[in-house]
Amino acid sequence: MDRNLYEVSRQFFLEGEPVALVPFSNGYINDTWHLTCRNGEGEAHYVLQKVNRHVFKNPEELMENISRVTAWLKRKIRENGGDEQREALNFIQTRDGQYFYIDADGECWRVYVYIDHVRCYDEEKDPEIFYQSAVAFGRFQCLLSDYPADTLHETIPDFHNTVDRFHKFEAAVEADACGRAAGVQEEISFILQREKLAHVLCDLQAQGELPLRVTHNDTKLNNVMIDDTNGKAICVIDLDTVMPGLSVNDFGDSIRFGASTASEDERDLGRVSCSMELYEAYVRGYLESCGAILTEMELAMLPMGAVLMTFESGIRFLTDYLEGDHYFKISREAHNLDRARTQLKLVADMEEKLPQMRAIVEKYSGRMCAPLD
Ligand code: GN1
Ligand code: MG
Repeated sequence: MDRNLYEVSRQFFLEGEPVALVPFSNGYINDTWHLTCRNGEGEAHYVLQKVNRHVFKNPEELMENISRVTAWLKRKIRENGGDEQREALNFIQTRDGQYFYIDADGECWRVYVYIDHVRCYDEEKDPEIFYQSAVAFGRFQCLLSDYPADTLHETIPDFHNTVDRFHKFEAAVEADACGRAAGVQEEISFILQREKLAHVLCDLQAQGELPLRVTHNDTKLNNVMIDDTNGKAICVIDLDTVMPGLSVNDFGDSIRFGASTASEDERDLGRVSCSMELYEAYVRGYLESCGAILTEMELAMLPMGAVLMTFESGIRFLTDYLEGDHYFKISREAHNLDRARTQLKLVADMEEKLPQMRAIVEKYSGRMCAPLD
């Protein structure tokens, strides 16, 4: 076992001696390991994570958000007769009574209890699994609907401020730091032509038409744990970006990732589209679990949230490609460009399917959805 990782693990109150660490998860930001500890009677399992300090500048605030929100969720889960050990994340304290440890190099570490007999799905295109993820994110939204959103820290300022993302993209095109802009003119024009789109939700939020809620902000299918034994969603993970935000963005981020017929970095764009079958499965699960707390305007803007979050992701991936891939981890050349292309392909496809997407929300909510313009 790597000595540094061993030393880091020993800073936390673990049941037993750390004996094995295996890297897992395919997140683009943090590094994650499955940590096994041996004690007299058997083994205890944990998840060890190194938090990306370039992305999350303030670990104190980050972990304060997470511990407040998980404490709130656990109380509600308990009150509803659930199992807080499995349905919420259980973070382990350090010997100093903190939920994170900063090592000599300034790296930030944390540990939570590994949940047995669950799995996260990445590439699965099964409507039932996607439906389950919708139930989990809807439940998460519902349990936090009376949490005072403005008391949480903004762990990444302007995270889903699409207008700000758009301006940063324009600046990246202008600077063209790596000389890559000439090769992606088509993608750049696609984005620039849609400046108006970037404003839709930001404007509604500024006008007070959409409520600020506690949102997850990274609602990918692989951020839900599904029980292996009964196929039910158990717990929402990756709480780093839990902060004040818009429910429609959470809905939209799930759709852009999970309702796509291909993976986020698929090179064959012919395989990329937004599946209406998967979309419908998600709408059904989401509205079953949190439809009752959403306002008329939120319901009306759900399909737009899908277009916008996909557009924003396309902007972010292309910005990172133009700036030299310093934000998202990559594992091949032009990886961020491939990711950007799938997102833009999805935006074009969703723009055509908006009437269907609205009709599906109307079917499950019984209320009308707003048109694009
Ligand atoms: C990042 O690391 P991961 O995969 O959980 C990113 C999300 C993006 C996503 C794209 C903090 O999430 O916003 O949507 O990649 N997280 C952050 O797959 O930027
Ligand atoms: Mg994440």
